[in-house]
Amino acid sequence: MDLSTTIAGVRFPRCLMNAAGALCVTREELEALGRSRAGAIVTKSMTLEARRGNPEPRYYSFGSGSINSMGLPNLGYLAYAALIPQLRKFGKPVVASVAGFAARDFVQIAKAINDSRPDLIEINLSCPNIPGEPQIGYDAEASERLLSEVRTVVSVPIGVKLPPYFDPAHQEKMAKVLERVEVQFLSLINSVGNGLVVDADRESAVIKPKGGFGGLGGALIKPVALANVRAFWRLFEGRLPIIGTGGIVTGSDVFEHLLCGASAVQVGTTLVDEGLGAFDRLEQELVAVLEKKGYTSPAACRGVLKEL
Ligand code: RRO
Repeated sequence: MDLSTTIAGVRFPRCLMNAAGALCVTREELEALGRSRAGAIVTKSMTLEARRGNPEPRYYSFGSGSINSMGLPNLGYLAYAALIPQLRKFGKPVVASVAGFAARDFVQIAKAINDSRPDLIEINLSCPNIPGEPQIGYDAEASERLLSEVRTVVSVPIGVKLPPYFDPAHQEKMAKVLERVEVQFLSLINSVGNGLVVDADRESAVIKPKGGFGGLGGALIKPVALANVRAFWRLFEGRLPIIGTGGIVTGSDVFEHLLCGASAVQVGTTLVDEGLGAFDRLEQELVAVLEKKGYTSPAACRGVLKEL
């Protein structure tokens, strides 16, 4: 079955890819994604300077999900600007994830990365793990200022990676911002920020940074992810492509994201825990689900969720 999809005019050979942050920091990891069944190569969110990130342990996976406080370990934007043209040889889209500590960082990085010609730029407004730095996506005015500035320096299609929202009023307010600044796709959602996982035996937190607080991912966040995909699908009446992220463990989870309105999905926790073979498995499982349901493509079931 043809699992290809199109987002902001860019064709993806398959609708599954890594989530920013998952196995995508180094050249070796990015090239391995290129050789894998991933439908795109998404980079780790990049900052002005290279960063080692937060102290370890900073990622912990448990039965129903994961918690992380990586703290933006990355090679710095100049390294990714040099790498991106070389990643194009894999024949799949390259998505550059851009982060920063101030609006001017985002603008500087987006401008330079735009010149390296990734297929898409994903602006990360939702890193939950930098001590003292709020998630920009929870401040609609700051998000609008930042995105309007970035817009002026970028020519490739841009999208935003948003944090989860838990109130329709927040989704409506952000949708109006996104409409005004004319972003071309959405990635929903980043990890559910500032959760706390406790090891009762050790009477301890499981990660070191920020007293154990970190972003939750994996199976346990799927309903939150689906709700955000669905809410923004409805707010934009299906006009803005959405990449669904959160809780993709099986092909059926991919199908649920598609039903809610996603055009593609990103895989984080499952990819980190299982390795690149997760793409082969998820692809086979998705095809099996679609065939069983009588759908001939991912697009055929996009957004068709029945509301009772
Ligand atoms: O590096 C991280 O700690 C991190 C980032 Br930038 C992000 O966007 N989401 C996340 O869960 N971790």
